[in-house]
Amino acid sequence: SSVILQQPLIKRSQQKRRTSPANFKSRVFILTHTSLNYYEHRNGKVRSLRGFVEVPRIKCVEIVTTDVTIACRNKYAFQNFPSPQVIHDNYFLYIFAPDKESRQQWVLALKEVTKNNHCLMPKYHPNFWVEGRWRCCCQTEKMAAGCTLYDP
Ligand code: 4IP
Ligand code: ZN
Repeated sequence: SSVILQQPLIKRSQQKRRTSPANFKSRVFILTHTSLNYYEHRNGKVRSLRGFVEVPRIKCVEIVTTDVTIACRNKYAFQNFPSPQVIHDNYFLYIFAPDKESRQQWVLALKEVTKNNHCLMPKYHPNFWVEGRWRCCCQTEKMAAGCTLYDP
């Protein structure tokens, strides 16, 4: 499948396990019509696949609108911008673009490839899950229904 977009971006760990660290990693993201893959960059050249999301499983792609200061801002100068938000399965993959233009490109490209997905969510949370509640609607259940209409 041909490459639609490719760029190094920063991602937050998806915290698949209760004991997972909440850390941030720079990864080369590659979007094709079938999947969103992320790779580790080594020596500017060698890449190893660290993770992927199959396009048909993506439920929502939106920017995060937030006033929350991201913990890694000192390490990565650009990533305190709001990020595209990719919700798939029950994990939240938060990706941080270096600037608004890049974020817009990714969100539009991801919306385009996912627009016919059967699993799209009617509503989503536009802000982060912080300290046990959704910053947008204050709901305290992580899987609580979204509070904002999703426009695919
Ligand atoms: C890892 O932390 C990395 O952040 C992983 O990201 C992440 O996997 C892991 O989260 C997290 O535990 P350490 O490198 O300190 O072990 P990457 O795969 O980009 O290296 P995700 O799932 O976010 O890809 P868990 O929740 O999968 O364990
Ligand atoms: Zn909400």
